[in-house]
Amino acid sequence: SIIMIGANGQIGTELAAALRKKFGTENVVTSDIRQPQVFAEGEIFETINVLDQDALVALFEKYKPTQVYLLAAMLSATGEQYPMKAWDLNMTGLLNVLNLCVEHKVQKVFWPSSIAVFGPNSPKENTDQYCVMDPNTMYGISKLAGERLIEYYNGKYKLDIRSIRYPGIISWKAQPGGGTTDYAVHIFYEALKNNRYECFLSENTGLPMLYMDDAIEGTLQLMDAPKESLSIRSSYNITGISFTPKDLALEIKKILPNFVITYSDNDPRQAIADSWPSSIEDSTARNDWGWQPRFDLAKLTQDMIENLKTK
Ligand code: VAH
Repeated sequence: SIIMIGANGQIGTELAAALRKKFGTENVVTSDIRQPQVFAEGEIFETINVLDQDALVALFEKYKPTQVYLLAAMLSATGEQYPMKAWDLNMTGLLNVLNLCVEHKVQKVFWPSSIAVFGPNSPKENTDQYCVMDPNTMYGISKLAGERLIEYYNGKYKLDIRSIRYPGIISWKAQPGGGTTDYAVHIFYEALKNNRYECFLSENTGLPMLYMDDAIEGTLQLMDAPKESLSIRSSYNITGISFTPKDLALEIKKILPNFVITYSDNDPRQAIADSWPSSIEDSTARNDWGWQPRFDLAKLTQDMIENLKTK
């Protein structure tokens, strides 16, 4: 069976659905710290705190997983409000799962990293797979430490754990929680509800972003790639499109002409966004496992508005 830990978040919600479609609902066990509002007929869910080692041991013994997806984490903005909780959840949670995966000889493991591993002295444009990485958020520090750990577990214990440095992810099915890139999701909800949005990042804050459909397809592609083709055992750079709040607002106005964006100017998330690259270089992922995004800014804007209208 496949176990996903942290299945109720923005990525987990859709990755769980994709795994159920690919492997069969009866073969996917989802878990999170709280029950989801709804889950459909036949779906298996376990309420698990990734910091509760006894519960994790019982989960692995009950389901004998062949694959494990660890999505439980605290994101950048919330992590700056509760840095010790972020460190504990992101690092102890990862170590708990890594050790159980080794013990249970789990065949394949997935763990998400982030562009948050880059910092103020990393290259700002077309940031490489390898470069100076001086993250200055607890979330970014935990993701960089996590990358070092997964490469270590791959080398020392031959654990086949694979990872992607996700940019900001845009989706409509499940809301993001506590991120810095979340403005690019909130803006669509506000535009449709009030025809206006007060953006917590400045108009020229360029960030690398990715539409969820591309993120999910890329994740499954990485997990299906032959082990021998993977030259990176820390975490792969990938990106969809880079844009600023101004670019996104202009794109939304093409569909909602009365939409108005305003900018607040003292949000703590500005400093986090300013420490991250504005664009990412992802040729290694393209060469190693065929990474190829499909959604550009126009297409994702149309898709978000169409789907949120009905939602
Ligand atoms: C965040 N959405 O904003 C996450 C992600 C690259 C951004 O790590 O913290």
